[in-house]
Amino acid sequence: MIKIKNYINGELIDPKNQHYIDNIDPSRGKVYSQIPSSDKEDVEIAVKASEKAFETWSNMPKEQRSDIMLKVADLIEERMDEFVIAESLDNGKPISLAKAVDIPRAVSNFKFFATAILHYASESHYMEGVGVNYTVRKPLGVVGCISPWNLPLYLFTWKIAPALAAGNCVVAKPSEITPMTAFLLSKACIDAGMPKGVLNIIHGLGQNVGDAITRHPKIKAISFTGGTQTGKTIASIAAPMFKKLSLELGGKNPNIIFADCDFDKALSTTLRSSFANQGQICLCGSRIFIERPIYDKFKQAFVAKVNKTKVSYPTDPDARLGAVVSKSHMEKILSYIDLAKEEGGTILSGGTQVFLEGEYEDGYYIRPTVIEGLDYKCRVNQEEIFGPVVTITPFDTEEEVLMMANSTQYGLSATIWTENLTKAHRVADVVQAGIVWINSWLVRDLRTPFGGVKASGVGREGGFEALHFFTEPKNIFIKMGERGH
Ligand code: TXE
Repeated sequence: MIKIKNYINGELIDPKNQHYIDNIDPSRGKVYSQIPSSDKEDVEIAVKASEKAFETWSNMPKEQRSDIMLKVADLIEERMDEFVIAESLDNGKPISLAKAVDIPRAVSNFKFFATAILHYASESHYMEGVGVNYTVRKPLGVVGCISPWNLPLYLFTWKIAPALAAGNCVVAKPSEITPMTAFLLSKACIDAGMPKGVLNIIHGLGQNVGDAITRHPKIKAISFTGGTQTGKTIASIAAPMFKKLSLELGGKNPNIIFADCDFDKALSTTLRSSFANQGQICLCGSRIFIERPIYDKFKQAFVAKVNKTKVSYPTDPDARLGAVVSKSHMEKILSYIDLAKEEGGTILSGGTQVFLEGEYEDGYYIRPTVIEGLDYKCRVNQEEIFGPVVTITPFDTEEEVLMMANSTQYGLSATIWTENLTKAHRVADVVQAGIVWINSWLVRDLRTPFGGVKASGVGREGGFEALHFFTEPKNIFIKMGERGH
């Protein structure tokens, strides 16, 4: 059985306490590897290694840092199949998705920030006849990156790459539920010649490793993606220590479909925005609002498509949905389906676990589920389910749909479908979200600010926003001499 190792000070090593935990393949419901159950002792060693490496890494010409990061990207690309298989096995997602989205995006993250740093410039503010301000941006030192299980390598590298490019050293923790591609990344970093201690990857539980990273006084910033509750815990520890914090948390995103939309495009994209990655993407549109004149037509066409969507084991080339990530997560999702019935909802499609045969009989599969008839204020419409479950709700006016769309504690993303340009801009302007897609979904430009408002988080990732986060500005003013002197 594969035994994953920590990557500390350039080496693959066991946790100090020698404790391991089981790693489960969700498509079969079986243990298939072991991961270190590290603790604060391992974090301590990693922080010391990082501090030592910082001097060299932060002073290295950025072109050289960039070259090493590009080498890492090249190695992931060369080992694409190995990464794709590992991601799909660890997470339960269809192999086609890991191949089309997850791993290529991890490569892009490294390439993007390795080259972005070459174009990153600081500001200067001239004061006529008085002097000049110039602002230098320096790396913070040792920073912590903590990531979740839904897009494992994609989100892990989304944090690590800008942190490293900006000249920081990193102590990082992938989710204990999906550690495998982070382990493969450690090997790629070693082979790419990443200097030892620059990146450290420590595996283990959130309450041990994540907590130790959050509390460590030498770690200057925490970049976290995960549940809102965990984000609150991290903020309560890190904020009083005056650490910089970037929190990308949950969502309950509205998908607003007006009667004047391009019906076919709205329909096919809504299928994806509802159920891609088994609905386990923070940007999935889990509340679908449909304008009354097309409500019945859309409902029928949508349910017909959902009924035809194949749930299967990840290596099945026809699988549109694979397994959800864990048994406990499957139980959580199913409990929300039960709650929907109690709250008066009608299940139009799905609503049950799927039992595959043979080696996959113990896997965690759920049919894509569509529910109607729920009040916008009920728990199913307010709480993040993070699974293949959507609700559909009719609306009559723009005011009404905005009131419902903005009624949750979250504000990550929103999708708007209309062919009326003025209406599209008007609604986008007031919908409470950090990211809005009009007549599209999940089109990503890595330069744009990424993050949410309200309980969906604090701060923005992406582009120069991420490089700003991972650097500290220092403004220096120099007075001009009097003219003629
Ligand atoms: O996430 P956690 P969980 C949502 C989704 C899901 C819920 C809970 O609704 O059902 O969160 O998922 C680490 N200190 N999202 O419990 O626990 C943990 O080890 C420091 C939305 O799996 O937040 C992992 O590496 N770290 C989301 C990471 O935090 C801690 C993606 C995320 O895990 C910690 C995932 C602690 N005390 C879940 N406790 C999104 N927005 O994309 C845990 N961790």
